[in-house]
Amino acid sequence: MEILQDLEKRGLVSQVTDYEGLAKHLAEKEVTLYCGFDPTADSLHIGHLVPLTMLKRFQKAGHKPIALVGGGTGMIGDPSGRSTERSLNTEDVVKEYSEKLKEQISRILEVDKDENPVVVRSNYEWLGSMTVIDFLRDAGKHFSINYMLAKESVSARIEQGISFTEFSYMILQSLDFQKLFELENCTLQIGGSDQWGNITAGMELIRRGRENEEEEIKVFGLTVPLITKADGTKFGKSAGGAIWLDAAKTSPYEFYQFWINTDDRDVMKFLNYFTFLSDEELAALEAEVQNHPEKRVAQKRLAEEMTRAVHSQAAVEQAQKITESLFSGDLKSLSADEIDQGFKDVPSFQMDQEDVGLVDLLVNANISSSKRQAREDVTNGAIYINGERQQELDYILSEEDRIEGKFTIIRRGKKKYFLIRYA
Ligand code: 485
Repeated sequence: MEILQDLEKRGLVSQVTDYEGLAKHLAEKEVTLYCGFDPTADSLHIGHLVPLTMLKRFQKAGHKPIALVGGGTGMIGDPSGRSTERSLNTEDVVKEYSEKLKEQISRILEVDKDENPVVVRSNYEWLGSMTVIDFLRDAGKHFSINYMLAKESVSARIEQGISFTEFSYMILQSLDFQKLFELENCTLQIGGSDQWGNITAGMELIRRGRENEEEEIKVFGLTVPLITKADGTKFGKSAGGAIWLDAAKTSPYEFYQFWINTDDRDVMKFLNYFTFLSDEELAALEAEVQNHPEKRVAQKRLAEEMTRAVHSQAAVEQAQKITESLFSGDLKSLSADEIDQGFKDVPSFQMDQEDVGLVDLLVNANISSSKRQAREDVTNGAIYINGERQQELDYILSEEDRIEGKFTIIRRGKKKYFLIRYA
């Protein structure tokens, strides 16, 4: 199927500058396209996944995608979609973040493994060495203030105020499109719907720069929709904040759980947006959602696909193992690392590596409300140490109860978990 039709069918197209023209352009030749990612943090988050996988979709369809990291633009700050001015990061921080994003993008797009990989580069290459005189003469002259003020990213900020720095951002992003057009014959820029103004500004700059040229050129812009959820809450946030693509910031287990918890009303949309499953597989999963929603087959598949794509097959298996152990209460087989991931949200209590009586521990760690309550809990059989019931009132917790010397898991009643961490 034509790539554009496929994207449309998946609900991935928000706006296109010239749909028919682009469809024709993509049918005629191998098209170089790009999407930019600014290094505003040390990791991308799941909000970046749709445009990121879009690059892969174009690559699979035989086109040439470029992932552009904003080593230069990240020094300035895009006002698009933001109501307040950003605080500037230092040059060192932006450099460090850029490197991290480059690595992350390369890993997720499997740049080394692919024969014709997605190219990853940074706009610092050209923006870093541009002089202010060149900027004002060569780029600035093509932008009227009126045009810039009319852009949503600027007009939305007139009340609040906007610095000249952020006001100028669209020119930098425009320079990127122009540069990639010149260097790589890049004729399509994609991004989220908040990027429409910047993308069209770039197209305008490319046209202006070629006013005296004979040959007519075609450049295009395409945006992907903002992801919405059926319950109206913001996509991509958990109780703990953003869902990051870096395993050190959001553990693979937490990442897996995020997708598992997808609402039945959203799951097909997300499978379409984020995965590469075929029409047949999607139809089969849709039937499952209809006929056996309680089995959550579609959610499990989504969680597997996403955890594998962003982390690894091993991470999928580990997340499943943790999920299974927590569900069954059988914690014996979990490693300290798995416990760390699986019990991130349970109350925890820090202790020295000393032997301690069970009743004292229950009181000190606020698991039982008093000594009397603690004794009752133990004799009633409500207390489990690392998944095993303990009914001895004078039980002493020792070395053996510390998993890899780091944790003891206490359960009170059916499913109240507490984590003891050892210093
Ligand atoms: O030449 C470019 C230089 C930088 C950028 C794009 C082209 C980055 C862009 N200005 C931006 O801020 N993008 C956001 C980011 O980096 O986090 C998000 C967008 C989102 C989607 C995503 O990047 O808010 O809609 O485009 C990839």
